[in-house]
Amino acid sequence: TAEVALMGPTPSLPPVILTQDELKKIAAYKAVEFVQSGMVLGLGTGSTAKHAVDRIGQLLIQGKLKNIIGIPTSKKTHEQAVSLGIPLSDLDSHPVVDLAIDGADEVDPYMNLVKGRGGSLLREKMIESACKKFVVIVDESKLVQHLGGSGLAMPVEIVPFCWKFSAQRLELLFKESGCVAKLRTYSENGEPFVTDNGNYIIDLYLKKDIGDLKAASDAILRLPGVVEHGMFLGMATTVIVAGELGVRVKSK
Ligand code: ABF
Repeated sequence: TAEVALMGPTPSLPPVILTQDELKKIAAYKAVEFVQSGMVLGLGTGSTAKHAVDRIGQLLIQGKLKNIIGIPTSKKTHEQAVSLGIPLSDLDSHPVVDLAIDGADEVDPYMNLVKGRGGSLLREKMIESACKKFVVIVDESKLVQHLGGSGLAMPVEIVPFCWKFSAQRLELLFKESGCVAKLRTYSENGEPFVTDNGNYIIDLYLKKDIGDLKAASDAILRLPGVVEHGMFLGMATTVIVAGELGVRVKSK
């Protein structure tokens, strides 16, 4: 991998403290520089990707980008793209995507990702696995040494049928890592969170490193009832990280 620091602090100026949202926007705008007219684009979901989709809409209106076709990774992004006038399609009509830009919840030093805390992991994985280039945009708070080691959720999308059974099987699978599996619910009413695909999400909380990520991924996918999980292994081709010291672009 090659890593390039693109923007450093200016020594003569007092340091400017940027908010997390400003950092997300910087990463998103940098990613949109990879977009060229005529591309089929995977449009990501979440507060970071939202900035990228806004920027694409803006460039289309300004005539600086032309003939873009967007493939949204969630219903929410679909709505946003429609409101911006971005022409849309889907994988059935466009099975090859030139470039996708999306956020992530965790990024490890090998550019493996945890995604899905926003709930859109299945469509994201389908679209991003069909991409020639997948640019991940994050602020530096998302960088981790080991996926799932931050004590935050590792999401798994499952069918609603007998979800407790699936949750137990997932918990057992990672017993050695002190796994606790919880059904994701809406905070307002405690009802199960339902994905865009009508499924549920089980969040895995791990006390210890999950170990071999590929083995963990295979084991999860072997469980009947599981639809997909939020580990995106070896999929990102570029990661753009915005932090107080500037923007870093790391590519495969
Ligand atoms: C999506 O948005 C998800 O895969 C991930 O869960 C989330 C990241 O959200 P944010 O950019 O708001 O931190 O990309």
